[in-house]
Amino acid sequence: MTTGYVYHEIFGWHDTGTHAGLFPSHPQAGIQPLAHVENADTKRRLHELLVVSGLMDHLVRVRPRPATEEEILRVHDRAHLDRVKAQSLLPKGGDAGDGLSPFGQGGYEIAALAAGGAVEAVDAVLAGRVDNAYALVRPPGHHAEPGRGMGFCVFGNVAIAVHHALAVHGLERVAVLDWDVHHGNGTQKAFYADPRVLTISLHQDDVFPPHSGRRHERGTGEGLGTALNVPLPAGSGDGAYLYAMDTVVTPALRAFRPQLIVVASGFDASAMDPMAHQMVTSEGYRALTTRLLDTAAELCGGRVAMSHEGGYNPTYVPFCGLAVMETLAGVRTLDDPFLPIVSGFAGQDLQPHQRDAIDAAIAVPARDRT
Ligand code: 9RB
Ligand code: ZN
Repeated sequence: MTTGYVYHEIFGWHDTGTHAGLFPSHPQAGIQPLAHVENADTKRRLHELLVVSGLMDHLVRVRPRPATEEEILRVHDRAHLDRVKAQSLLPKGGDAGDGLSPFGQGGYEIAALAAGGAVEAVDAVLAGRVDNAYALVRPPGHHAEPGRGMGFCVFGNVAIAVHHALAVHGLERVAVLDWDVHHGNGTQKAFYADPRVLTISLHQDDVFPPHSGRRHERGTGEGLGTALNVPLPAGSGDGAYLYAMDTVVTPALRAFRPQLIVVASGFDASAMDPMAHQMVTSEGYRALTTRLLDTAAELCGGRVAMSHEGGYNPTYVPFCGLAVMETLAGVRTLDDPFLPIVSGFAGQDLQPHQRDAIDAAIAVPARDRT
């Protein structure tokens, strides 16, 4: 397998500032400054593990380039683009729209490079230069909505890349699988009425955005049935994720027959993540990737492009990302030293209430499909 890999050191320079994780520091309120939870560490350490493990020697580097205004405007409105651009000129930068998505001076150029990185990953796959690809980009993108950034996301990297596949490569059907632990609301919104794009989101039920990603959100108009949400109970591990893959995701992909599958790949459903409460192991991510590649081989010549989203444990994210990229490339390198611990956590197997939640996602009654 030839696997493309997009990365640029400047992704680590996207400056989310000093926060107490999520909140701006506020000494009088007892909020002591620390790093913002969406800082460079997890992604930079993943990149470095790819090098140190030797996997990088098996990957084909794909250079990111900035997304053009035309590409960004396929997803976002002019007001959002201009606001980010204007605030990016300020010495202290600004916020992409919801007060939770800070960026530093020059943040526009880095966010455009992240979106363009996802575009280049899709391009490399569709042009046949590689079999599949992974774009390790920052800032993330799946929460960004047409009119504003959200949840650490500035531009919708995956949505912009999917639009590129439709507009430039002339694809008629593209599927997005979002396995970040949070709902992929931005990507869903970009294609909610669009029958050409199936968006599937596996996420912990009601974490972020609040009240988003419910089972009855199924698309609208021509796009009715082309949004699919699988909210999973807190505590879901490898068993639940693989059951969801086998009973919901794979059948939905088979029914839709995509010509390309794009993955919004967050690792915040891992057993070690500080921002959510799922229990997926690196072997879980490896197995999800294996299943997805098998389905892609059956449906679309194996064409899969992934773009990085969340994941906040700096010691564990690298091993999850390594497992995914090893699987894309068909190579094994280092073992995950955490695996004996996390795979031994009680409840990794599918639990009855998790099965019920996943089965309910399949069986959304027709009357709720609006
Ligand atoms: C705050 C709120 C959050 C919580 C989680 C994320 C995760 C993003 C991600 C982003 C923002 C709310 C601080 C709501 O990893 N996506 O993949 N913010 N949560 N209200 N307030 C005050
Ligand atoms: Zn997330």
